[in-house]
Amino acid sequence: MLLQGKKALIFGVANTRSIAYGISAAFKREGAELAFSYAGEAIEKRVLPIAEELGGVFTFPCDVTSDEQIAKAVDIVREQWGTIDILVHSVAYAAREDLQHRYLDTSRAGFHLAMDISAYSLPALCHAFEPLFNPGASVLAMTYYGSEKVIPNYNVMGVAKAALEASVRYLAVDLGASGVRINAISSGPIKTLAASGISDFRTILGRIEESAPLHRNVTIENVGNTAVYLASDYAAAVTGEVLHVDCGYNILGF
Ligand code: NAD
Ligand code: 0WE
Repeated sequence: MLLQGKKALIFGVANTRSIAYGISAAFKREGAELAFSYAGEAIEKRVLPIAEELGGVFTFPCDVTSDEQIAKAVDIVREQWGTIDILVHSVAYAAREDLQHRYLDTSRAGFHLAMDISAYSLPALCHAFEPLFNPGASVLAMTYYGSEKVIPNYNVMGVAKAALEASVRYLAVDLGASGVRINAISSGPIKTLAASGISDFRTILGRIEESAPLHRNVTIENVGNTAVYLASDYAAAVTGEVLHVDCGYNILGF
């Protein structure tokens, strides 16, 4: 078991289709202890049974737009565990309307919201949990190819993911001083709650089946197993990296 006895804090499980659920299930299989945050009461109801299923040690509220809630989360985790070995950031949000019109039409408020939840929350969580990281700890964030190339309608989320990926590199330098690693997984598209109601989603999935080197889409199990590697000591010399888990789609130049 690759993560035996490691304590993993998971941000971003909404339901059993969530990428964070795939990561959590793989972590549990590898012997990790899990704790889950939830963003509001609606999500709490969904997270509790999942935490139970995966043997979660505890759950705690944490809306990442609130410094106060982040600080309270740190207190809870310090009290329950003292230190942590893994932090998974699997959180993103933009106003639906900003994923429907032209990027050119993004409002200041829409830009701020997407950047706050989807990008700033990563340095915010790293800063808050820094005192709790064990040496050799590993932070993981989730990103998407829309940061590198234009994906229709991904819009302000693409800009937020570009900021998130750059953050991973800057944070790698800061956290590296205490032996802590941070990496991002760039997952291919997966039909999760955050992908529901996206009009062209089936077209995007179909295009990948057609042209990705592996001619299929990725699963949350694929992402979970990559997360196990990055969180494990096998990746002890890997930090600041964006690792594509996309059936090879990103390498295509045609
Ligand atoms: P999901 O809806 O299951 O997860 C998104 C999570 O973000 C939810 O648990 C939600 O509660 C949480 N969240 C939203 N606002 C929050 C806030 N203010 N505070 C705390 N939590 C908040 O969808 P998912 O697809 O599993 O998304 C997880 C991550 O994976 C996101 O970063 C997303 O951008 C990324 N990603 C998704 C895909 C995809 O195609 N599904 C591909 C690549 C990357
Ligand atoms: O990062 C994501 C999901 C991001 C997301 C999705 C929503 C939809 C519902 C953030 N905020 C919201 N807000 C809502 O109200 N992905 C990588 C999945 C995704 O989202 C897209 C995609 C893909 C792929 C949006 C447009 C085009 C492609």
